[in-house]
Amino acid sequence: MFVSAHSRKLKRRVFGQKIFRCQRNQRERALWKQSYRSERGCWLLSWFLFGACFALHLTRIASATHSRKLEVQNLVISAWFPANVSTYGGQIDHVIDLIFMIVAIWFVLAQGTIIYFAIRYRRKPGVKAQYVQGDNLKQGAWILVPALLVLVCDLSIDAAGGRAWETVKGSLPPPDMAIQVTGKQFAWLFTYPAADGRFDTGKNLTENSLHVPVGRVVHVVLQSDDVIHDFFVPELRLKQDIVPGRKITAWFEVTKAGTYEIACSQLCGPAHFGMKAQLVAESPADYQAWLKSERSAADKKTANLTIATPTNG
Ligand SMILES: [Cu+2]
Repeated sequence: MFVSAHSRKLKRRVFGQKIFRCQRNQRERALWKQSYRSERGCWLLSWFLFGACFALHLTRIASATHSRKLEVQNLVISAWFPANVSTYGGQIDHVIDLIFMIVAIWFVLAQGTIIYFAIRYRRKPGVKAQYVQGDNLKQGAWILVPALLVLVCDLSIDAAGGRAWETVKGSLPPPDMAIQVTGKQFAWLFTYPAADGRFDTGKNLTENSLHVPVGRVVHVVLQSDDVIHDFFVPELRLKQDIVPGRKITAWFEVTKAGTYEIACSQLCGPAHFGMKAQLVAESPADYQAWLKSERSAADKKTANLTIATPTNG
């Protein structure tokens, strides 16, 4: 059969194009496999982390069931926190629990939908995938409805968070007493007012632990001698940065007597970890007795120092 030179050339070109297309398909398939593997890895990792957290939470629920009657508060994330002993701590726990519940529900919903769609619409012979642009209302609803629901969830978190913020940081209630707190590298100093309630008389009592009466509104006037510190009492749900050159007032009212740890939660230098102190909450009578004994001990010390100091002439 006669084949012209032109036809042979054409055949070679078509054959070359086929080889090129085949190579391109192989490259695309390899890239697709690579991205599929990395996506699957991320997906499995997120499920593993979620599963681990959930399992940990289940152990908490199981131990609560074992030790006493299971209560609703054991089911939420604030069950992991130290017991709240401030009047406003419950509000903060509520905000954290609300965020936890919303995120957990959305996580399960989103992952459940992905799994369902992956199985329901998996590759089948003879069925071609569709490219859906979402350009009509019915398709767009798949984006608009979840976006609207997320917005409602966000606003409910904002409302709960705003109320808690107003209580803790917004308008402070009138104080029953005020104490000056000074952060320094690496210790806390607590200065109690003199008998007339002033801090500048030179007769103020300075201690390494913070004593307060239960059921009283306490203002703490926070200041720093050197760098930024952070006054943190987990049981009070109180956390406030202290900035050099500023006096920042925070407040709390303790509801239960006990000894609680005060920490600095701002990395402030090499011995930051040692910047601990104690908050001792006691009954008003015990607090007054402690204050009286500390004041008389301080007065005696000052008198002894005055006697021991040699006078001129
Ligand atoms: Cu510090």
